[in-house]
Amino acid sequence: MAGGLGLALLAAAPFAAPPAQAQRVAGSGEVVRNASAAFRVTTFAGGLDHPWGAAFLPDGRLLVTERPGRLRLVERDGTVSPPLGGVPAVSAAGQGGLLDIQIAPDFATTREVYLCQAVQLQQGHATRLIRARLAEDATPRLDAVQPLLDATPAQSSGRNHYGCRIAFGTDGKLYLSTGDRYSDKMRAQRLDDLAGKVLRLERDGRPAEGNPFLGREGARPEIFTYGHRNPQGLARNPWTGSLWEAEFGARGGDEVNLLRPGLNYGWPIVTYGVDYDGSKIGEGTSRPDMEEPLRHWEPAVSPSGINFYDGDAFPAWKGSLFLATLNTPGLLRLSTEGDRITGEERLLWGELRFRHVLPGPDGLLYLLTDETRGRILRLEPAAP
Ligand SMILES: [Ca+2]
Repeated sequence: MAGGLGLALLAAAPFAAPPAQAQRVAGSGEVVRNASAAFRVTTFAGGLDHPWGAAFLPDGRLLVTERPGRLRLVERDGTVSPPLGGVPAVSAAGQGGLLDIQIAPDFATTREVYLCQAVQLQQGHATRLIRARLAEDATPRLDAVQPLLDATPAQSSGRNHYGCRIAFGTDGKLYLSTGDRYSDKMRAQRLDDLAGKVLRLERDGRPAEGNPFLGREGARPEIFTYGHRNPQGLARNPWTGSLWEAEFGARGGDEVNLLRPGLNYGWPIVTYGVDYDGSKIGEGTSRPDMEEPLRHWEPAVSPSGINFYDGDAFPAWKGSLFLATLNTPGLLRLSTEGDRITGEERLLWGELRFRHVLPGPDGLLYLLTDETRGRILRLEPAAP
């Protein structure tokens, strides 16, 4: 009897209704319906080991980094190139490796790209910014590779919290986020230290003209904002021109911040999170001389890459800030008005760890999965 019943269930299984709980997104074209939009999830590209940063070229191809130290070009049909030559050595351990990439605003004429990575120096490890040229006279490769800046002091303990996102402002300056490097939280508060900061630089790596701490004794002139823990999200709001940042808290206390020059964003003196062992960090949640986040999350969502959506394929998403989240894995959509957050929607929640999210020139949304066999998923509009 029991055996017969088992066989019947087995036979019926392929036609059974899906379980009520969230199913793993396969990326095979399945349609997902949310309150704001219905979309199809397809796999655009695969075979990527922990893809971390990505930037579209003017012709629609995509440059993508892999954390272990490789850079690849993805064709418009999703074909992934072999690793490009000329990529400098990285320190690929812990959270370190080859991390973000951005193309210069004038890439079409200069072919300049900017990369952020973890590097081993004599005294330890640090976040490093690099400039290079994408050469395509023969096989695509990087040449004229030039280290521009190391977020010193280097630190010998630990390989975590490098930050490492790059964004260009409407002012043409380059903004770089750096993490606090984990072991000594107070690095984020020290103005003679480049850890736990957002830096504002000229395109050759020098401190940018007009920086808030230029000429102040004991302060690094590259600093734009400070008091950040591990900022892996940095994006320019295309409508207001302001710069938005996302950072991981400890246990809870993940933040989205609106960056203004010279301000202190609080870590580790004020935070809405607690330490991993449950103990209190710093003085509390706020202080008048420190900036409040625009939004914070408890429990943690672990936001990594962020970008504003300015495409036309999803009219309901225009003006939204998307955050790729690791834990809870998924995608957050924050609707915005000017420099305010007006709502939040959770997409693909509990499904996959996403390292980064960016809109394509086609208006579709591209997601980098944080996996050894990592992929680039694409969200395409579906009939509601
Ligand atoms: Ca803060």
